[in-house]
Amino acid sequence: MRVLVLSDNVQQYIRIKKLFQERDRKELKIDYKHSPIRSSIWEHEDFNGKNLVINVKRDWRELLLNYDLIISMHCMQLFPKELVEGVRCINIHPGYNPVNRGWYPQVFAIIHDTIIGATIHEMDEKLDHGPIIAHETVPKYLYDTSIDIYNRVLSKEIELFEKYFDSIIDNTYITNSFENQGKVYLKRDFIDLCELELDEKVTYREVINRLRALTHGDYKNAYFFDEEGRKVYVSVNLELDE
Ligand code: 0FX
Repeated sequence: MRVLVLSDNVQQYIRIKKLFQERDRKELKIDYKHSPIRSSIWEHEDFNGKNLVINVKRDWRELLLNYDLIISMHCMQLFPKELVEGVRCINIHPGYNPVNRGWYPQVFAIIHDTIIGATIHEMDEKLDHGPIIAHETVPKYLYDTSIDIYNRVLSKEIELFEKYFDSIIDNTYITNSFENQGKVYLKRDFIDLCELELDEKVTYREVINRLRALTHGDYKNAYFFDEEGRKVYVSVNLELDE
């Protein structure tokens, strides 16, 4: 059985590769590839200088011929209809579907106070859409910033993949489909959140939620402009009293 894992996220690539190695199913021939979009994965020693790039819109015919299963582990490309209908494609998504489809789900879960978690689903041509194989929520606290929830979600993805590993490989899982299409947030929605309007009237709760949703390690997300038009970045530090 020929499996392709497409990933643009180093952290999750390393974890899924380790899991395949541990399970050691001898009948599997696994390839790991990534997108033409520049991401941190280009610098990883497994990919650096090697031509392991796949452009799904261009290469889908070749993929249909060469693989029995394609796993998107944070692959940044939208798979075309011909590909998802021609071979079983599975997406591991850092959001709880159908509630958190699209980009940076934990950010919007903080802003709109929704549940958050991870999902494994069969792919159709819509973004983060298709029959759900497994999904579980993770806790979300008022003192979390984006990265705290994100790390929980990424661990949940691996936990779910581990739990459903054999049924995914053997195609023996049972899927669930939902009438509710949920919400889809795009990169543009995230960019729009980043500019803070200093004179906007909001509650402290809204301010804290906006800032913690936009605080993610070293990323410079939230900003405002000072009197001289200079851009000032803002992040927040939240500490629970032990
Ligand atoms: O790989 P990933 O964690 O996930 C993203 C989408 O959220 C996901 O829905 C899609 N399936 C996947 C292919 O791409 O994204 P990332 O590694 O670019 O970012 C991880 C987190 O970092 C993100 O959730 C929020 C934070 N971040 C990222 C960027 C680029 C920021 O706070 N600011 C940024 O500028």
